[in-house]
Amino acid sequence: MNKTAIAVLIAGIMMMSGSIYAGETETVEFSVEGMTCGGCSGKVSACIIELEGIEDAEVSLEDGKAVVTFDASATNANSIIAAIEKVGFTAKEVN
Ligand SMILES: [Cu+2]
Repeated sequence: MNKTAIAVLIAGIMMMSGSIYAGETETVEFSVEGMTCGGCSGKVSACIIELEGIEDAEVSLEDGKAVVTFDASATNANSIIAAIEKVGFTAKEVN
């Protein structure tokens, strides 16, 4: 392989990894009120995961919290709050 071919290959790899990580990933913590059992936290977790661009959602019943990692170009904290409220709980962004 000559130098140009190697350069093209490297550029290609960089572009590919760029498309995976280009979306700005954001992790936001929410306080969730009203969860009283595993069914509640399961519901909260399920409604978050249904949204587009969610990469990870950790819902803690004990702490009354949800930590969500998402692609900021696909969704946002307000959409997540709206989804949680739609299934009957109150959510607030924690800073
Ligand atoms: Cu419950």
